[in-house]
Amino acid sequence: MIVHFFECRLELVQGDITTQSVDAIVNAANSRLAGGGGVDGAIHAAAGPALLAETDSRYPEGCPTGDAVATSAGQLPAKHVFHAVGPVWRGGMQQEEQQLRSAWRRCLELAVEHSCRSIAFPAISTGVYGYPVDLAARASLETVRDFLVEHRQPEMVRVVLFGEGAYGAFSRVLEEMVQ
Ligand code: AR6
Repeated sequence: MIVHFFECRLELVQGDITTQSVDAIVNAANSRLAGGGGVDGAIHAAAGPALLAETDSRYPEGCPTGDAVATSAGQLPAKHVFHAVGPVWRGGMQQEEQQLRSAWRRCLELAVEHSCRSIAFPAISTGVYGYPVDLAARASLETVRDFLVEHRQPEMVRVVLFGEGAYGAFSRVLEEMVQ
């Protein structure tokens, strides 16, 4: 599914984020930047050990929830990896939505700071961290829309959904948003 906000393009695709040829890909990391399972494991496996070496040396304190840090991309086709830390879902009253929106916004800011024309996101927090996918879709896609309307960049934002369920949830929310 593709929609435009001014001259910017927002795409939803089903697939694997590690194969995306974009300027930056976003990792759903943990606050220790220690690597892990899910999309984090897949990104580190595809990028090679350089990524962990770089997060260890540049960000020894890790990264707080709701924030993101940038590294190079090792052997991935992208130029940069933005390691974003989404919230663990604890029922919705612990500022999870605010933290999820902040993680997405920080990645979009990093994209602008690094002159990225294109960026690909996974559905941050919707795996191990347990954020309900329909609620995550709304908070995430509204954050992208608001950023693109305000800043008119990056040119292309792609959300790469790993399964049919996540793709369906994100497309339903996006359809509602553009009606
Ligand atoms: N491409 C795109 N999306 C993927 C891929 C992939 N290759 N693999 C999984 N997903 P998760 P979180 C989807 O658990 O919830 C890690 O251990 C997955 O289906 O990767 O933010 C970290 O180290 C789901 O929809 O991230 C943290 O400790 C989405 O990516 C913790 O998990 C996010 O699922 C972060 O948990």
